[in-house]
Amino acid sequence: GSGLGRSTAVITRTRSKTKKPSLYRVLILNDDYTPMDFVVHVLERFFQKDQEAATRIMLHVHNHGVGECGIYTFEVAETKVSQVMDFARQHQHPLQCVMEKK
Ligand code: TYC
Repeated sequence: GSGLGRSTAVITRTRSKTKKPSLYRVLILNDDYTPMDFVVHVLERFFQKDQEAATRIMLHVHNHGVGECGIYTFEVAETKVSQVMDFARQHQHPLQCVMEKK
């Protein structure tokens, strides 16, 4: 900088790369008790799926044990998981929803 004494000049460098947020996959897990129509409703309500897509995902989870609801940034994924877990608990269903880093 200006004036006497030690230099206070600052060198900044423009980043060539812009940081992309980490993405997380939100998954639902199969169980023996949660009704199929409840899972379809969850997928429509919290993951903006139409009835056809929601039914397809629900049946995939029913047949394979796990399935993808969507891919979101950390905070959005965390919120979806909490909302689904709270909703399932309120209705006394054991439905589990988890997130994993992509
Ligand atoms: N397996 C459940 C049943 O037969 C249906 C189900 C599907 C439950 C998907 C959970 O994530 C799930 N009623």
